[in-house]
Amino acid sequence: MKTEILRILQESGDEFISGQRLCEMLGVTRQAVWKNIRQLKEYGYEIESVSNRGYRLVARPDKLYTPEIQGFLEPESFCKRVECYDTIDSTNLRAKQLAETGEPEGTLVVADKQTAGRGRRGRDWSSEPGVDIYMSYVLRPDLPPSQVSGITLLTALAACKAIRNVCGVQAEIKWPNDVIIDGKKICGILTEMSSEIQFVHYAVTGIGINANRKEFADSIKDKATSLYLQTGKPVDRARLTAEFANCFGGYYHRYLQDGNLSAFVEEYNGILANFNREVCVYHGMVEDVAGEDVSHGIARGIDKDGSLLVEIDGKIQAVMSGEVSVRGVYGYV
Ligand code: BTX
Repeated sequence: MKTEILRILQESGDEFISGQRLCEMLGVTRQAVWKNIRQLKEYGYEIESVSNRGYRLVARPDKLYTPEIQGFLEPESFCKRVECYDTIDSTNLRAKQLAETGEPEGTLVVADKQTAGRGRRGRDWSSEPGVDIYMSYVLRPDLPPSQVSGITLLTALAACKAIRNVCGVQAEIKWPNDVIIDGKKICGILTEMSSEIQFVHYAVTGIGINANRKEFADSIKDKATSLYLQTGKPVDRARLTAEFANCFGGYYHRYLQDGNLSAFVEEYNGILANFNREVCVYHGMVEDVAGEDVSHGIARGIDKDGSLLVEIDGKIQAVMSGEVSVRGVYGYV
C-alpha cells in the first residue's frame, strides 16, 4: 500500500490530498492510511498533514526502499518484485540463493551497502553506504549456456540508457562489462549462471553504479568516477534503479526472441569506447603483466554473438569475452 500512497502523493504535487480521498482511492480504512503514512514518515519521508486538508509530500529520503523503487517502475516492467537491503554481503549472492530456491525471473535484489561486493575473477567491488547502487536481477533465460555472456552486453546497454534518461549524460561501454564516462568506470557488471552442458538453470546479472560518491580509495581513484562527480548533481538513486530495471526488460526480451545480438550491434558499437581504437588483447586475461600472450590490434566493434572484432595484422579476429581481456594501448580504454 505504501507504493500506492507514495504514487498518489507524488502525483498530487503541491496539492493536499484528503485522508478520505486516499481511503476511497485505496479502498482501505482511515486507520490503515494513517498507519502507513506514519511508517513512511519513520522511514524519512517528509509528509505534511493538516487537519481538514489532508496530506502532502514535502521531501523524499534518498533511500533504496522497495515502495520508492516500485513507484518508478512501468506498469508492464520486467521487474516483478524488488527486495531491498540496507546491508548485504553481495546482491549477486542473494539473487543466486533466491534462484536456487525457485524464485521466478524478474526479481531484483537491491542494496544500499555490500560488505563482500564482487567483481570478475574474485576481484572486489568497493561499496560505500548511502550513496551508490548495488543490484542483481534473477533471470531464467531460455538460451544455451554459451549465449549467457550476451546478457552482460545487454546489461551495459540498459545501464547506459537508464543513465541517459535519468542523468542526461551519455556513458560509453568498455567491452564487455564496464560502463565508463570520461574514460573512468561508472559501473561494473557481473553475470553469473548455474547450468548443465545444454541447459541454463538460472543466471544472475549484477550491476554496481557509482551514483553519488564524492571520492574513491587511492587504489581505484584513477580509474573510477561517479555520476555525481561527472554531472555535479546528486542522482535520485531509486529512480535510476527503477529506470535500469525497466530498460533491461526490453533488451532482454528481444535477445531471447532473436537468440543473438544483431538487433543491438549498431547501438552497442555507437557507444563502444574501444571502437576504432588500438587495443591490447591479453589472451591469458592478465592485464598488468607484459607477456608473450598479447596481441595488438584495432577494435572494430562487436558482432551478433557479442565477440569483439579486432583487426590484427590486417585480419579480423573475433575475440570472446571470458577468454580474453582487452585494454587500450595507452591506458584503460
Ligand atoms: P571487474 O572485475 O571488471 O572490476 C573490478 C575492479 O574494478 C576492481 O579490481 C577494482 O580495480 C575496480 N573497482 C572496484 N570497485 C570499484 C568501483 N566502485 N568503481 C570503479 N571501479 C571499481 C566488475 O568487475 C563487476 C562489478 C560488479 C559489481 C556488482 S555490485 C552488485 C552485484 N553484486 C556483486 O557482488 N557484484 C555485482
